[in-house]
Amino acid sequence: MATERTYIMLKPDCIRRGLAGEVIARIERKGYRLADAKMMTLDEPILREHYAHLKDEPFFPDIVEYMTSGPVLAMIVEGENAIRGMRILMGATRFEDAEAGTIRGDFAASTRYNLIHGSDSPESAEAEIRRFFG
Ligand code: DAT
Ligand code: MG
Repeated sequence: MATERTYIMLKPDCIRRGLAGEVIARIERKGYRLADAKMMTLDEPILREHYAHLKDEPFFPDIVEYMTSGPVLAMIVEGENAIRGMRILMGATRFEDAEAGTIRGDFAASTRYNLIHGSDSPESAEAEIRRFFG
């Protein structure tokens, strides 16, 4: 186990629905710390980088439309094994697969509007923290 930093982003529907406090409380109750946080409004170029692995998917324009539809809360979350641990706390990408007790399992009824982003590996955590926090 190692102390890790991961990039977590509360997506526009999470902010719009007033669920930011609930989600942050879950992250903190787990034992992770907020190392940094800021509200941001994203544009298409940063999303083309951030979601480069999805750029050829038919739903890519929908992701861009959604992710630019309102502010997000960008965060650096820190703790023991935080990268994998946050993925577990978040739940599966597909809302049908996200188990009850996870953030997506409890609050998301759509794969696109799935509330939260979390880095999926040490390499992506480092790149995403640099992308969003410089
Ligand atoms: P995750 O957000 O769990 O890391 P991902 O990186 O594969 O998942 O995809 C990024 C986002 O793109 C995901 O949170 C929601 C959207 N997305 C992924 N697959 C999708 C699909 N089949 N239909 C609609 N949106 C999708
Ligand atoms: Mg991902």
